[in-house]
Amino acid sequence: MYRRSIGEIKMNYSVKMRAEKDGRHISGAERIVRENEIDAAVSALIKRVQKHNNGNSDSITVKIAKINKPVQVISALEVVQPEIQNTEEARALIMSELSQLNLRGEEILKLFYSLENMRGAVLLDIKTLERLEPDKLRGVRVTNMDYEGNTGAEKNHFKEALCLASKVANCPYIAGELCASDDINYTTGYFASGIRGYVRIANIKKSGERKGGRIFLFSGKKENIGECINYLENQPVMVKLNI
Ligand code: WAQ
Ligand code: MG
Repeated sequence: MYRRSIGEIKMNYSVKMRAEKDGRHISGAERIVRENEIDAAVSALIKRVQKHNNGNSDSITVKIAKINKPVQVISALEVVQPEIQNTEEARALIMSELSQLNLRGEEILKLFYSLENMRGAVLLDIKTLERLEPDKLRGVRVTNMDYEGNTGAEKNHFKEALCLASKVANCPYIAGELCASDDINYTTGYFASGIRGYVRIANIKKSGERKGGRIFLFSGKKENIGECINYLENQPVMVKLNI
């Protein structure tokens, strides 16, 4: 199950923060820390949400929970960053990445560029192109991960994405992942896989677009779906960054 696991750590706590306004989620973040780091983690996460929302949230919820199993330690995917000047080149790069893995590029790209307003990712069967998420509006959400050296104080799109992508690629039932941010001004996305690493893709979308989303390309069998989702959602993972 854990192809790149390089160790495990014990006696950890999960610290999760989410902020809401008008009953809607507006931001969230999580850490995995030692007992003596809980205070600092909570305070950094709260500062982060205050800075991000300018005091605009109705509620901030912090949950601290003991993690009752070993945290898997994995290395981050290798990062590569080809020169990409515009969205056409980004599209061509994704097509070539997908076809190198014998994946159905046209159909996957069409779905990818139609995604918006999901909190989680599409889980797509690479053979049938069937969507496997139990809740198709929400998608599958990866949680219970952190990276070494995280302070939690600021949002770092790149490090958080590399952390998530490394956990996802570590699941043996995932052939690859495509991602574009839903942040209007964040136009860099990526294609990640255990084989190709983390391929950063500038200009994956145009600035000003709210659209964004993720697709996890599922290569397992039907009977592996539950185990795959359980791993993505529940297995605690600590990622050693290489950047
Ligand atoms: N699990 C699954 N899907 C998620 C999660 C999660 N934890 N978080 C977000 N998503 C989905 C959801 O559909 C969002 O709309 C979409 O991904 C984009 O999420 O190298 O900022 O948090 O610089 O906006 C890429 C960094 C940044 C590229 C990605 O994504 C780079 C980013 P966002
Ligand atoms: Mg976002």
